[in-house]
Amino acid sequence: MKLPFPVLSAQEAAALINDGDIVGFSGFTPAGAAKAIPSALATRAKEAHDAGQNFKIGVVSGASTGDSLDGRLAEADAISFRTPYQSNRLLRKQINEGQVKFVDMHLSMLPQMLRYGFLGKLNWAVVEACEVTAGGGIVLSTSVGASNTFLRLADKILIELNSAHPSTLLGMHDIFEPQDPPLRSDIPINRVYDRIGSPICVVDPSKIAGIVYTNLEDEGSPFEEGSPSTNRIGELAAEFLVNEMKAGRIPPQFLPIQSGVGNISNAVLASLGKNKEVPPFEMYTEVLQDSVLSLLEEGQCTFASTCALSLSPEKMRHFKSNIDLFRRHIVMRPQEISNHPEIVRRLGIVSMNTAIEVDLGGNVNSTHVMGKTLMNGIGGSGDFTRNAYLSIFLCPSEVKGGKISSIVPLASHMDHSEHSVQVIITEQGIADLRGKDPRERAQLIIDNCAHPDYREQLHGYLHQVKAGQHEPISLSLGLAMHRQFIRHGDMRNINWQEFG
Ligand code: 0RQ
Repeated sequence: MKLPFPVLSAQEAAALINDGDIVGFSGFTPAGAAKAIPSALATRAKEAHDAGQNFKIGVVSGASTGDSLDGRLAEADAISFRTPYQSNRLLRKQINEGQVKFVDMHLSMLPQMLRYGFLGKLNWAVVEACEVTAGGGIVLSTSVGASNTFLRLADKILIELNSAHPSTLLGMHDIFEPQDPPLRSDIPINRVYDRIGSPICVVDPSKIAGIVYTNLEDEGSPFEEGSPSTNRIGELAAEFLVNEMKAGRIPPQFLPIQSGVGNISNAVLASLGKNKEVPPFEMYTEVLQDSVLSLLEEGQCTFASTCALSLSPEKMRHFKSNIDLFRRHIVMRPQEISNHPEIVRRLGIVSMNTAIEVDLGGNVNSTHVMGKTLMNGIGGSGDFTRNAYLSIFLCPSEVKGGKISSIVPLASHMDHSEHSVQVIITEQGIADLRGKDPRERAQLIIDNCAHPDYREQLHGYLHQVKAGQHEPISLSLGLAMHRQFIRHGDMRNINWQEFG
């Protein structure tokens, strides 16, 4: 059926967007990210810059995106403002050099921040779809992200209708947007598999400025094979959860799992699948990675609620060939719902996220290397951690060939406080911080999680701290290991007197 909307080339669509506009792009990881229009916008920006004109836009998306979006726009120096999360090397550099303004935000809060008007006016929604109807019905593709909110709030809409995504994705999305206070009521999800909304987004058709037909795969990359260290972290996490179940602190039917992005998370889920004592479980999470697809097929994971299908190209092909099977076991929700604190608390989620560094109090830095340099952003880790039944952080005990310890006296930036963080796991072991006071926490973290090369040094720090303080913190020495790294390129063999 012919649609009553202008059919545009990506270049014609990009020409409609003006310098200074704020654009809400679909995409939560490379899954479902707009591709053709942002690439064309990058070309347009380069041409404008070559002609001595200004051209930059504010980029809002669900989370990180693919190379055609953050990558191309960063290359073209076309981004003035970015939120809420990114993971692109060049964009990261531009943010860290102060060329791009970046607001790091809890992902669940982005849609309401836009609705409340806290982030200004959204001029455009540029959204990838696998189907569009004449009446303004839009079937999203491999993620929901914040697209439903972008579509409703933006002045104008451009759609990338992507035939690389099958229209049989219809039925996998559950679109629900809460009302704003003081009219908000409960979000009626009581089970991981509950559906509370519509399978499609419906927009005012008069806002659709055009459709760009594309045939482009998501730009996900293959996963690395797990290293001995990531595999060990995965095994320890699975063993810990089994022991919690045996101790009666996790019910025999288990609790829903949330797991972050990256290789460690992928390895943890694979270990949960391999551990014969872990019963079949559900996931209530924001990204569904390769390992979960296998677990769903094996019946080890019975249902997954997610915001995005963040799969490698190979697994995405597998997903598409078996879509009828997966449709029965997967629902894709907006990030406002997949990460909503109310639901995380109600369902009793076990959250597992990766840390950059953990301090002796149990405070976690997920975002800034040496407190200064942004890595990716807080993403959804805070949405889940603060409200989880059991919150777990995972990381290798040391990085950069041992020159940096992930266990430090004082975190150089704090994303998750000691009040929200319950368990730390490195390849060395597990620190269960529940019910422990600050000095007990510090001892446990050093003895169970720090790399042996750093244990004596970290105990040395504790010896420098006066007795009779509630928190074992030295204001003068807390960041000495970071300062030593900046001076000498290695955190090891510190002389505490040098920094006193
Ligand atoms: O550096 O890229 O130069 O090799 O950080 O670390 O080990 O590859 O692990 O990809 O899982 O990323 C916390 C960044 C971990 C990620 C973080 C260096 C390390 C490497 C990456 P290289 P790895 P991962 C759901 C939940 C916050 C958001 C979140 C993240 C690079 O998991 O962004 O949890 N989390 N979202 O060498 C210096 C340290 C370091 C360090 C690691 N202490 N000092 N460098 N690195 N620790 C997802 C969403 O929200 C969508």
